[in-house]
Amino acid sequence: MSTSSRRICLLYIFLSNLVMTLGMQCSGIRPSFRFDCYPETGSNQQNCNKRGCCWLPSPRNDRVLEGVPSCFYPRDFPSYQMDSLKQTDFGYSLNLTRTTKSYYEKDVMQLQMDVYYETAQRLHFKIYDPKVKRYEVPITTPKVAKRAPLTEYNVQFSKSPLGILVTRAKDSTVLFNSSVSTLIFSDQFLQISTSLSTQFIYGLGEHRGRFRLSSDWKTYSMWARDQPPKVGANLYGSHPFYLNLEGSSGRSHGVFLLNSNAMEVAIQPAPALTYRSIGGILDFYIFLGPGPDEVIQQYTEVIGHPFMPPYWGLGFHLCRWGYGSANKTLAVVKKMKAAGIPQDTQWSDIEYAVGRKDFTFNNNTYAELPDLIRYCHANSMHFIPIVDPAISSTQAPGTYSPYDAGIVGDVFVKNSSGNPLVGKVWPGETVFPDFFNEKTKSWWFDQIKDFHAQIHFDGIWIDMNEPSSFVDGSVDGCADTLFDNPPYTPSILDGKLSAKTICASATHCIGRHYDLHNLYGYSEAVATNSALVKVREKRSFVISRSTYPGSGKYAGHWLGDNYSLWPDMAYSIAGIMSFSLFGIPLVGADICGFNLNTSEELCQRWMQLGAFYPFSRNHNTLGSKDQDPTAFSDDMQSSTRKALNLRYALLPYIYTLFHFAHVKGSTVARPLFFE
Ligand SMILES: *[C@@H]1O[C@H](CO)[C@@H](O)[C@H](O)[C@H]1NC(C)=O
Ligand SMILES: *[C@@H]1O[C@H](CO)[C@@H](O)[C@H](O)[C@H]1NC(C)=O
Ligand SMILES: *[C@@H]1O[C@H](CO)[C@@H](O)[C@H](O)[C@H]1NC(C)=O
Ligand SMILES: *[C@@H]1O[C@H](CO)[C@@H](O)[C@H](O)[C@H]1NC(C)=O
Ligand SMILES: *[C@@H]1O[C@H](CO)[C@@H](O)[C@H](O)[C@H]1NC(C)=O
Ligand SMILES: *[C@@H]1O[C@H](CO)[C@@H](O)[C@H](O)[C@H]1NC(C)=O
Ligand SMILES: CC(=O)N[C@H]1CO[C@H](CO)[C@@H](O)[C@@H]1O
Repeated sequence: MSTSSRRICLLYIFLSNLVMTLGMQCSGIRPSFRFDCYPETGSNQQNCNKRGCCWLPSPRNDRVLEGVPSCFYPRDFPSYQMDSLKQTDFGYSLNLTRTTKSYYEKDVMQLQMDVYYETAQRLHFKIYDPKVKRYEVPITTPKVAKRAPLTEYNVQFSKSPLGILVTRAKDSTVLFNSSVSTLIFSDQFLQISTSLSTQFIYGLGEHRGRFRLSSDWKTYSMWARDQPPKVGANLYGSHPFYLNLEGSSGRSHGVFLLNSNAMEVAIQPAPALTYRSIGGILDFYIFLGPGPDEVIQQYTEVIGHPFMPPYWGLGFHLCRWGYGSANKTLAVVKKMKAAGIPQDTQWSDIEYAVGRKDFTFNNNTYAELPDLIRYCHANSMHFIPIVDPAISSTQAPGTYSPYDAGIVGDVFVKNSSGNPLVGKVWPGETVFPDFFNEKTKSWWFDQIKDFHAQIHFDGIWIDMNEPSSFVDGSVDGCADTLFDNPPYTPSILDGKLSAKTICASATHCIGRHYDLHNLYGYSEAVATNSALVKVREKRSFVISRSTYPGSGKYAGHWLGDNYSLWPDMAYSIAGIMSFSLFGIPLVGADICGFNLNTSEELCQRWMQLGAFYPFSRNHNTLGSKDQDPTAFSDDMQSSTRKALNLRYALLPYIYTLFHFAHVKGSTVARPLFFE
C-alpha cells in the first residue's frame, strides 16, 4: 500500500469510527455508565469495533477518567428479546431469544427465565438453556412451588432488549435493573449487569481489603486459590453474594448469584456491577431485608444456617507449626496453665505426621501425642490436628492404607485420560479425594475413624483444600482442552485456571473440576463434619480454609496464612465481618500473624483484639519465634490474661449469639451499621 492510500485508509477508519461513536448508539453515555465491552487485555479500536462496540479512549493521565473503559457497549447492542411471558404457579416463565450472535463462541440462542416469588422478602430468578441441561451448583436450596401471596418487591420486564427490573414495593428503590447493559449467555461466557442502589456495597469474597467494596472500577474475581491474603487477588474461598445499602431509608437488600464457575464482578461508579462467569447458569436470589441482619437471615435460609459449635470451640485456641515435638507442645500447654492464661484447645500443624502424610503420626518426635491429648482431656481441654485432602501416592503397596483403600474404592479425582490425577502437596506426589462421591465420603469416614482410634482428637482443621497443589495442573500438566484454556479467563492471579491447583479438565463423579473447583473445600467440609459426628457422637468442630456459600453449615474459617504485620491485624476486622455476611460466623485470623516474626507490641494488641474474634486462635509458622502469650513479658501476659478473661466472661453471650445464628441465620460479629 502506498503512503497516500494508507493515509486515506486510516482517515477512513478514523472517520467511520467517529461517525459510529458519535452516532445514536454511543453518544450521551456518561463515563460512569460505560459497560466494558473488552475486559480482556489488549483492548484497541480495531478489536473493539469488531465486537460492534464504541471506542472512545480517555485522554491520557486524566485521573477523573482513570479506569473508565475505552471500549463499551452501545445502547442498541444486539441481545435477547422476550418472546413470550406466561404466568405460572410460582411466578412467571419467559422465553428469550436472540437473533444475532454475540462475539463469544456458542451462544445459547434460546433461553428460559423462570421467576419465582418465593417468599414475601425473597425473589428467585433463573436464566438457563431449556433444551440442553447445563451444570448447576449441587447444593440443596429451598424448593417453592407456589407464588407467595404478598411480596415486598415488584418485578417488571422489558421486551426488547430483555430486561428485568426489581424494585422495593414500598419506595420504588431499584434493587436490580439488568437493562443497564447487555446480557450474554454463551457456553463459556455468561454476562449480566445491574445497577446498584448506592455505592455502599459489601461482600463478594474472598478478598483482602476494606469492608466496603470499591465501586471505582474495581474487579473482584473468584477462583479458590492458595494465596496469602493480598489486596486485589482471588483468595481461598468464593462467595458471589453482596449486601447493598439503599441510602437514607436505612434499608438494605442482598443479591446472591448461585454459580460456582470461575467468575469476576466488576463494579463501576454508576453505581453498577457486571458479573462475568465462564459456566453454569444465571441463578439469582434477591433478599429484601430490610435490616442488614434480616438480609443475612434470608440468605442463610437459602444456603443453610451455620452449625452450632460446641461451647469449648469458643474458648481460646493455640497452635504453631514448629513446636518440634509432642513433648514441647505439652510444655507450652503447661506453661499456659501455670501462667493462668485461659486455653481450651491445643492444635498440631502438619509436623505431627510421618512425612506429612495424612492419618499418620510420627512415632519418634510425636510418640507422646496420645499423652498430650490425654493431658488435654484430663484438664477439660481439647485437641485438633490438621488434615489435608491430598493423599500421598508414592508409598510402597501395603504400607499406607489411606491410598491403597482409596485406589480400591476408586475415590480420587481423575485426569482427562481417566487415571487418578497426580499433583504435589506436602508429602510429595499426591492424589485428590473426590468428596462429591458417596464412596469417597465413606472411605474418608473410615480414615477418620481409624485415626481417631489411635489419637482421640476433638475436631479437624482442613487446610489446602482449594485444592492447593505445588505443580500447576498435575505432574503431567493439563490437556489442551476448552476447560483448561477457556475462551475467556476472569482476572485471576497468573491468568490461568490451573495455577497452584489441579487441571480444570479433571473429573469428579458428578462433573468437571472446571465447574466444581470452587466447591472443593465445601465438599470436604461436608464429608469431614459428618464423619466427625459419627465417630465422636458429639457436635463437630471443623475449620476450613476454602469455603463456598453453605460452608458455614459444616465448618468455620480462618483468614489464612497472613503476616505478622499491623495492616494484617487491621484487615482481619473487615475479613471477619465479610464472613459474617457469607453465613460463616465462626471466623478469625491467626492472632499475632502467621508468617514473619511478630513483635511483643503487635502480639499484645492482637491478643487484645483476637480475644473478641468469634474464632480465637493464635497460630504461627515454622522457623518463626514463639508467639504464644507465655513467650512474652509479664506485662504482655497480664494484658492477655485480662483480655481473654473478659472473653470468657462473655462466653454465655457469644454462645447465645451462635445459637441465634444457628436457628435464625443471624450474625455474631457484625458491623455497627447492623445495629
Ligand atoms: C417457549 O418456547 C417453547 C418452544 O421453544 C415452547 O414450547 C413454550 O411453550 C414456550 N413458552 C412460553 C411461555 O411461551
Ligand atoms: C433501568 O436501566 C435503564 C437503562 O439504563 C434505564 O433507562 C431505566 O430508567 C432504569 N430503570 C429504573 C427504574 O431506574
Ligand atoms: C514407627 O513407625 C514406623 C513407620 O513409620 C514403623 O516402621 C516402626 O515400626 C514404628 N515404631 C514403633 C516403635 O512403633
Ligand atoms: C518426651 O518426654 C518423655 C518423658 O520425659 C521422654 O521419655 C521422651 O523421650 C521424650 N520424647 C522425645 C521425643 O523427646
Ligand atoms: C493421567 O495420569 C496418568 C497416570 O499418572 C498419566 O500417565 C497420564 O499422562 C495423565 N494424563 C494427562 C492428560 O495428564
Ligand atoms: C525469625 O526469628 C528467628 C529466630 O530469631 C530467625 O531465625 C528467623 O530468620 C526470623 N524470621 C524472619 C522471617 O525474619
Ligand atoms: C496487609 C498486608 O501487608 N498484606 C500482605 C500480605 O502478604 C502479601 C504477600 O506477601 C503481601 O503482598 C500483602 O501486602
